[in-house]
Amino acid sequence: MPQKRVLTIQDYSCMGRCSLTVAIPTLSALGIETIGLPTAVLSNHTQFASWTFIDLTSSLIPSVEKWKSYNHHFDFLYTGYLATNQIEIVASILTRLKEEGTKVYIDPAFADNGKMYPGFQDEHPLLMRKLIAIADYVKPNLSEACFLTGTPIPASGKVSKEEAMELAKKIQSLGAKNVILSGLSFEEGKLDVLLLEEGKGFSLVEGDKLEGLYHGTGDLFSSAVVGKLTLGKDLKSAVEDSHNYIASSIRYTVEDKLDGLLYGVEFEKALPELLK
Ligand code: PXL
Repeated sequence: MPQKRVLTIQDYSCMGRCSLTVAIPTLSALGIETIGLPTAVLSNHTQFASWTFIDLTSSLIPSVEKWKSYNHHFDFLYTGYLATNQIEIVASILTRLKEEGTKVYIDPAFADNGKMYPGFQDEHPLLMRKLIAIADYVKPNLSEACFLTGTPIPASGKVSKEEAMELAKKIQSLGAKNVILSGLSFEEGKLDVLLLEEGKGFSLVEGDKLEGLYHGTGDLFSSAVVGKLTLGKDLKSAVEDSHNYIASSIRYTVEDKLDGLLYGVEFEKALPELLK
């Protein structure tokens, strides 16, 4: 079978395990050729107190022009954290590179715990809708889904199953074929992912909620889901496998007493489990 090829567009945060530094190893380990297009290089992600930053916006289109001239076909186009001014450029890149058989996966990656990440402008969620309109798969967490649909964020950080279904339907009506709504907890001690699939409707993937806050787990989750989908798994199994991968990565992090809020999770130790 010819090797599959994924293009992922997000930042390269050297330290703190997120974005390209989790996407490339996860997808590569699954045997997929992974082309990472960095949108910026940061010393570390923006949950640290400070960071250095080199903007690479001007290099995005020239790279794509080169690839077009080589006639490369991508099986998946996968985007993550983007600066507000990069969203429209990335939308044009996706439109240019999407061919027959190419799937588009959008992780909005702009908010968590009820707040947008530092540095994003107010119009970010509205612009992000442009990417969602061309998505085969979109994976907002609860905060992102609320921002994207103009829904007030519940102070408890929780919604009921019915409210989550409503949110997923609203996201789908923005144009995405399949919705993966993460960061839900319908029952104490549980972490749920709600799926809304074109032609199939709703399903739920449940896992155990592990104590603590960990950075980059959304990026890691999306990378694993894209990998499994690229290899031909159905969405529900892809999400189940990815859920287990994150849970194992967190367990290793807790065992080693690492500060997962800054340094992310020890996914490297869990990779062999993802390959099974
Ligand atoms: O994991 C999301 C993310 C990605 N990249 C950078 C970030 C964050 C979240 O804060 O700061 C640079």
